[in-house]
Formats: sequence, C-alpha cells, structure tokens
Amino acid sequence: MNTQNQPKLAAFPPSAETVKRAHVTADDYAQMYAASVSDPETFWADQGKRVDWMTPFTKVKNTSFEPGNIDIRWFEDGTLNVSANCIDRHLETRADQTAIIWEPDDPSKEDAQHITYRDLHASVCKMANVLKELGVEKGDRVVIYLPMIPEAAYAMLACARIGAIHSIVFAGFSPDALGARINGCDAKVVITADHAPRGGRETPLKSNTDAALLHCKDSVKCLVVKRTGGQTTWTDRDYDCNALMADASAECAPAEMNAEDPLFILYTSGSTGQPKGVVHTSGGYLVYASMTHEIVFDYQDGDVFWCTADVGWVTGHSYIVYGPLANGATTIMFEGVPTFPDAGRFWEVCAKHKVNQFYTAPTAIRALMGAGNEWVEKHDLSDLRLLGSVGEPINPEAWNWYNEVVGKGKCPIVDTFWQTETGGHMLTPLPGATTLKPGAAQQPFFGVQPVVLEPTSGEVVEGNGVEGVLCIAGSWPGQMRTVWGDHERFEKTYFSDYKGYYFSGDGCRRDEDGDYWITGRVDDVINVSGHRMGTAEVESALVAHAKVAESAVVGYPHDVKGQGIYAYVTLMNGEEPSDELRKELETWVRTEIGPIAKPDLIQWAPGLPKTRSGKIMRRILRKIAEDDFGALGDTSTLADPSVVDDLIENRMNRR
Ligand code: 6R9
Repeated sequence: MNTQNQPKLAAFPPSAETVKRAHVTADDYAQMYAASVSDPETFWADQGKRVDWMTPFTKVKNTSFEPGNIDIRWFEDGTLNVSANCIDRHLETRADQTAIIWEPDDPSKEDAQHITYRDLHASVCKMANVLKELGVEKGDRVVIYLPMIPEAAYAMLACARIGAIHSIVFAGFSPDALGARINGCDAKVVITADHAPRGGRETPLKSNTDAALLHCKDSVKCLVVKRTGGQTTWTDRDYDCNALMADASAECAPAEMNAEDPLFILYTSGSTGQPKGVVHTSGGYLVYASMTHEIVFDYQDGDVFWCTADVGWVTGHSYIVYGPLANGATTIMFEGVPTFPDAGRFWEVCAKHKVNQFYTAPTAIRALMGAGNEWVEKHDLSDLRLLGSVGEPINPEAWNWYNEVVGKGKCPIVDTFWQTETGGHMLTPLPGATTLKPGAAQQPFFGVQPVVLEPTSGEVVEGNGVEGVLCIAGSWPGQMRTVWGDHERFEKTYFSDYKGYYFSGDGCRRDEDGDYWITGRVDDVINVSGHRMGTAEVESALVAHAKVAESAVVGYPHDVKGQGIYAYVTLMNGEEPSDELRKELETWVRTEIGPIAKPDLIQWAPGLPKTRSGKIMRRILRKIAEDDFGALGDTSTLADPSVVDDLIENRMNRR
C-alpha cells in the first residue's frame, strides 16, 4: 500500500519527566495489564489492599454474565465502611491536611473554604447523627438534591457512614424529575438547600422540593441546609440541618457493611423508558475509584486535584468524592460555572489553588476555546501537570487547544471513556505509558477487556483497523450490580443484545495500532454537553403537553454542546404552529425534566416518517436533523414517503 500521501496522525509520546514521575510506565502497563486479565483473582486481591477492611475478604471475584444469571460480586465476604476509608484512616497522618477546597459560585461575595480531614470527620459524623435522629437506618434510601457545597459531600459520606444508600439528583433537575426519583427508590429523607447559586443566578431548590414532595408519601422528611439564607416556606416535614448539626455529636461509629451492600443509586438515561437507578456497591466500587484516580491522573501525595463535574453526575461521585478522598487527596469542589464572572474562571481557580490535575468536559473546553486565549494567558498555570477529558468524544481542535494553550504542551491529556454504569474509567491513556492521539480513548484500564462486535451478527471482530459496537468481556470491580428494583431490566439493557458481554451502547473503532476511538452512542441516547438524555424521555415530556399529538426527538451535531436536541412535533388537530407555542414547549420541557433537556430546535411536522407497521424511522429524522438529507437511504418501506419532502423543506438546521 502506498502510505506516502496519507496525512500523518499527530501522536504525543510521554515526556521523560512524565515517565519518571508516573506510577505506571509503558513496560509496567504491558506487564500489569496482562496479569490483570490472565489472573484477575491475584491482581484484584492485591488491589483490594488499597482499602481498609473490617473483615478481610477471602473471595475475590464471583461474576457471571450468563443469560438468566447475571450476578456480579467482588470481595463478597469482606466488610468495610466507605466513609471510614475516605476519612478516619487518614486522621493519624493527615488530620490537618486539606481534604476539600470549596470554591463558591461568586468569588466577589465569598471566600474559598479549606476543610481539613479533621473537620470533614466532625461534619460527616454530625450529619450522620442527624440522619439517625430522623430515623434513617442501614439500607434506607436518602435523596440528595443540593448545590455544590461541602454539605453535599458530608451528606454522601454521612449516608455511607451509617449504611444508608444515597441517590443524588442533579440540582438542575425539575420538581417532577426529583419526585420520580424520590418515589423510584422509596427514599425516607430528602436533603436539600434553600437556594442554589450558580452563574450568578439562583435556583429555588427548597420550593422545587416542596413541589416534588406533593407527589410523594407524606412520611418523607426534608432536611434543609441553609445556603443563601433566602426565603423559603416551612412545613411540618422540614428539618433545619444547620441547627440539628450544631447540636449533634461529632462522633459516629462507622457501620460495618458488606462489600456488596449498595453504596449509592444514581439515575441515568437509557434508550427506552424512564431513567433507571444504577446501583453501585461498596467494596469493588471503592477499590476501582481509588485505583483509577491514582493511576490515570497520576495523583501523588500533596497534589491538588480538580474535577469540575457536579456531584449530581457519576464523575462527581468517583472523582470529586470517593476516589480522591479514599486516596487522602486534596480535592476541589466548585459551585460555579466556567464562564462566571468571566471566561477566565476555571484558570483563575487553577492558579489560586495551584491545581496539579484538572479534569473537565469537552463542551467546556470548546466554550472556553471560543472565548479566546487571553482568558487563559492571564493566569499562572505553572502548577498544572495533567489534563483530563470526560463525557463525550473530544474533537482534535479542542484537544490541541487544551494541550497547547492550557497545558503549554507539557501536560499529558487523559481522554477517559467510561459511564455511570462502569463506576470508573474503562478506556484511557495512562500519562506515563501512552503515546497520546488527540480524540482517542486509547487503551483499556487494568482488568477491562474490550471487544468490538459486528452490530447485527454480534460476531467478534478481530484484528486492527476495524469498527463495531463496544462490549466488555468479563467483569471489573467498579461495575454496576443491578438496576434498583428491576434486575430484569439490568439484564435486558446490558446483557441481552450481545450474549455473554456487557454492552456499552457505544460504537467504536480500533485503529491500526490497536487504539480505541469512541464513535458515539448507537442507541437512542443523546449526549448534550456531556450529559446523557434519552430521546424517549424528551418525547414523553412533549406529548404530555395538551397541544402535542406526537413527537420524535433526535440528536444533531452542535458546535459547543457536542450534540443538540432536535424535536419533531406534530400538533393536535386544529392547533396552529407559532413562535409562542415553540417557546411554550421549550419551557414545558424545562419544567418537566430540567434545563438540560430543553430542545435546541423544534420543527413542526405535519407527519412523521413511519413504516407501515407504524414504527418511526429515526434514521431518516436523524439525517434531516444533521442537514444531510442527500443520503436518506431506502425510504421505500415508508407508509407515506411524501412526509419526508415536507420535513426536508422545513428543516431547522441549515449549515
Ligand atoms: C462518565 C460519563 C456515558 C456516555 C458514554 C459515551 C460518552 C463518556 C467519553 C465518552 C467518548 C469519552 N462518553 N466519556 N465518549 N469519549 N472520553 O460521562 O458517564 O454520563 O453515564 O455518560 O458518555 O457515550 O456511553 P455518563
């Protein structure tokens, strides 16, 4: 083959300095990876020592992906307490070290707070005692609906301390979404705050919670943290968190939990139906979060680590709270947004706290790239050593900008592919081991066995330079264990399309060198600014509106968000399309689900392309939304092919 005229792919080998410092070099990686898949028992028994056990485990791995018997257990006879692992065991050596640096939304109004491991211990114990006073017991569920304030971390760790299962609902979700989750996991208590400041604006969390609780059992109690001091209504079910914590004891013995007791439930969007409650358990999850945090980010003692996610998403669970704190790290909790008070906020915070590892999402990188280099150049970023990316594929332009302008060409970028379901990183470069390729998630983490399958036949595609759907053979400790209350749905969603494998829902390519590139979701999940949204969820919100007869929602390429939400809407007979109605529907979806679900484009569709059996042909709708209607493929099975012409003529996305 003549390769002379082919463009050479940019590749960035690790610098000598990075290799010298790194936990894992290329040789280590090869040797450790081979060991992790050939003898997982020995490998993970060794990694299990990262955690302090109350009763040491004797069994390491007991997992089955067999149809009808999906059963995943790690360290199953060990007992531990996650909060003691994140706090108490560090007290002897680092009680006065900062555990959490809290950075407020508006730096002109408030100062950052430095919370030591000693302080963290006291606050978590107090909150744990408050939860006990409210009647929360081992195994009970607690919903957390808070801003990014230290109390969010206290609440998570307080639940873990007493063996309650937390379920965080992102503060941007609507009362309806919150109510559905409180009911979904049958929570005893919901913890919220008066208001959530974000980007200079405020979300009325308490009144959202009041609205949600109208649809929940009367027995649900509401614990309210004072954040802004803004006005709220007060009902019989409300408890003042600050007052109760002030009176509570600062000692609370950690409960002894089994490795397989649930630690948290996190609702996430899928391709069908309502969001599902992803269940993570205690032992395996913590081992995996701790190991990936240390190795992928090359975390070293004394470093300051900043993951810009919200604890409402899995990234915040694993890489703001559990991974870093298990490792005795200093972790930043940021309440604000990247562009407030100005587009230099991220870099100002990096400089102020001398951040060493910085982890964010491509959508933020693209937005800040658009704001101009001067915002970055104003700040001293000389302490940065490593950059990370997560949530969606990063385009090479954004990668290069991140590398050159933010990292000054000296910080490796780890593009970490993983999911709510996986608990921690799955495919990622390792800073001291991998020659980086912009846009590639590259190599499996230890113990992870990716396979590429042919989408229709499900056959394994061997060799390099191939494409297909991404599945994983065999279990890893951070894997979700079940869907809350619906094990059948767990099996159906992840193990039934391709038997014997965990199906990620993503497509991927394995290049000539064996590096993996994620090509995006192959199901009806769209990725808006790195947040997952099921098209079915947006559709059911739209059709709940009295004037909407039918709707179909697809994703389309969006310069900043990665994907935007494109909704085709058929109105009820007699209803007239108008700009006001379009606004009304946008607001409707915002209130039904939350601002992140608001359609970017709404197209009035007199009819939708359907097969004779009534199935909507989304492939066609996707093409039109992408403004790529030249290649619609076979439309001969449509009941009424003329619908398509109308949709093309009135398409909303014209490039
Ligand atoms: C951690 C998180 C999971 C979906 C996943 C994939 C996409 C995440 C990615 C990536 C390409 C990366 N995704 N990281 N795609 N490169 N580095 O984001 O969890 O919210 O559950 O989303 O996000 O499509 O399937 P979650």
